[in-house]
Amino acid sequence: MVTEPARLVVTLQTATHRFHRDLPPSRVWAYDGSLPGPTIEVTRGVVQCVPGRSGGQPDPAAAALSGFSVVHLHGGMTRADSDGWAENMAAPHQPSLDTYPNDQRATMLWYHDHVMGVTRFSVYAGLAGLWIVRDERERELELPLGPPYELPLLLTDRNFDTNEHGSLTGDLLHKTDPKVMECFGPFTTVNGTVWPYLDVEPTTYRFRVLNGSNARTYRLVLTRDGEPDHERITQIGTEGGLLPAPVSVPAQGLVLASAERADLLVDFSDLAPGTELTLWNTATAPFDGTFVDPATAGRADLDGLLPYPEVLKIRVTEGGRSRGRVPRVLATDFRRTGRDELTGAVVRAIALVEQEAEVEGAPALLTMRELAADPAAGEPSITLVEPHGDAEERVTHWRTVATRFEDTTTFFLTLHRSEIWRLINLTEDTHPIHVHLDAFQVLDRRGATVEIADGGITATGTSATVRIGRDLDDGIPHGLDHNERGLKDTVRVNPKEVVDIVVRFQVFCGRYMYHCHILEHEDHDMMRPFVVMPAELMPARGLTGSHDRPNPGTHVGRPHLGGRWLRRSRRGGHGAAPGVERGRGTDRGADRSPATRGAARLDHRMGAVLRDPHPRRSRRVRAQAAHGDAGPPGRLPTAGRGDRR
Ligand SMILES: [Cu+2]
Repeated sequence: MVTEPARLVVTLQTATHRFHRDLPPSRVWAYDGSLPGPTIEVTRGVVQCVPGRSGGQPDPAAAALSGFSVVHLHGGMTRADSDGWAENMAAPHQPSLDTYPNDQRATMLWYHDHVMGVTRFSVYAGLAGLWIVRDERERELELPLGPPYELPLLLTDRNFDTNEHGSLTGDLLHKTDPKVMECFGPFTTVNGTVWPYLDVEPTTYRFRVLNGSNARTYRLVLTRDGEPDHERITQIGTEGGLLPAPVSVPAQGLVLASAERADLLVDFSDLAPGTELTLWNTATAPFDGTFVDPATAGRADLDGLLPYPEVLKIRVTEGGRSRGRVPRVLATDFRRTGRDELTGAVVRAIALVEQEAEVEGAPALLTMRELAADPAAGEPSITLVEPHGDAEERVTHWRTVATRFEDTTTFFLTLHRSEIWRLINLTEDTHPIHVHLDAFQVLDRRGATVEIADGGITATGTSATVRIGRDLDDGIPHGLDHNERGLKDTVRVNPKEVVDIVVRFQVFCGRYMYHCHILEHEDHDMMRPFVVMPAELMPARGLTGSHDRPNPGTHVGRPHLGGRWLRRSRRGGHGAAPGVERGRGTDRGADRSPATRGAARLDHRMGAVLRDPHPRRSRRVRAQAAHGDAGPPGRLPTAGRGDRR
């Protein structure tokens, strides 16, 4: 726990890590060589400087891991120069220094690599760790703090290579099959262990759950004796910290897309020693938001790329029996903003768009398109039709003004001023959209019918009609779950859906990013910049604080049909693992691209080169990480599934 201004040195190291007792060790690339990285626990407002050292010699067998890196504290209210702008990377052997004020509500953040174009590989190789901010309010509520009753659960899916005999080698495998964009690993890991056990006493635990997967969405269902058993779970917080009041788990289970988090109290006090519970994933991949009956928990689905639905087994042991209090009032510093309070706010629209190949057999493209109102006559546009009052409709037309990361910046926001960002999904998958800097409020989620005109999606333009419906019957429960009504930093936008969020930046100005948190999408341009400016300086840029662009005459969005786009298929295979391969044997050569296997071999001596002016504090944080195989503090699930005692 860091309680005074501190300097913590974290180095990027290769190490070996055993994901399961029965697996050979895997090479990983991790913060301080530990997977997950050290769990860093700080007190609100206590500044922390983290010098890091990246790099070393790239491993020729893992060419995708170049040793370039930049760390992002996800959910952190961080000055722009320490926020991990994807292009501000450190080359191998170069030091970096980031400062984190930690002046924000208590919550669980995470830090991970964000380097331009290859984040999917470096996070997959192990560059991720947890960062817990504590504050007074959280202490007042007498929630479990720290081990053994507070336990972070970092979920990731991973795949492993096989040797010529078909046995798992332990080498991490991220396939770059030309037909598959996302990585959906068949094996779920919790804190770096595949299918672990967790022993609990008959009392109340606090689980801090994070989906740290590249692309996979989890829909978590807890069962006992084969039946969903959600009564014992209460959700008290989300990405942005405590909810105003506790909520129960949604009817179909707890859905967490990449980067989403849940703060849960789980009461085991009524259970006899020896009782077993299982946490399952019921979400198939790619995830599209469709409702699934929680009674299906435990069912494998090969077509849905869910060969092994088990996440975690929980065993109740002997121990002091007690039931933790669930406070009726949690956060006292957050009140939802209603739409009526946002009259006159700037509305910015972003379309999530998949672009079909123009040439048969060529790859489809995936883009995030910034829109502006009032297209010229005949210009391709998105028409949004919303119900307005009882019988009327409101119609808005939007033209496309940016599609690629490097296109002209169009989002200039005024510090302290609320805006509505409207996320319109024209694709068939759910995209978790993450905004850097301040957490946001999800205003609403509305189902819609989407009609894309023939040839309506081009490299520069978008022609579609999106009609927000009142009674859609598409199997997707459009609408906000209770656990989405607090502060969030990542929001799921399902297919056929328009999600409005209220963003407001309250402390820092500068250039930041927002993006899809499916890392394979983020790496391929589903990421855009925005700039926060103080009101006084807006005129100096020729801006008024509305959604003006500095150069409105420039129509950005050039055709980029080159090789940088990744190919994508609706249903790709994911398995090198036995029993998982989906019969695309002819693709195996491409799958085994050495560029994507294993972790880079970096210079282990780097740790000795850096000097830490406060070695004792650093060691304390590292000691937490070293508490168990897998990193975070607490009674760690480190035993493999074969370890039944
Ligand atoms: Cu996406």
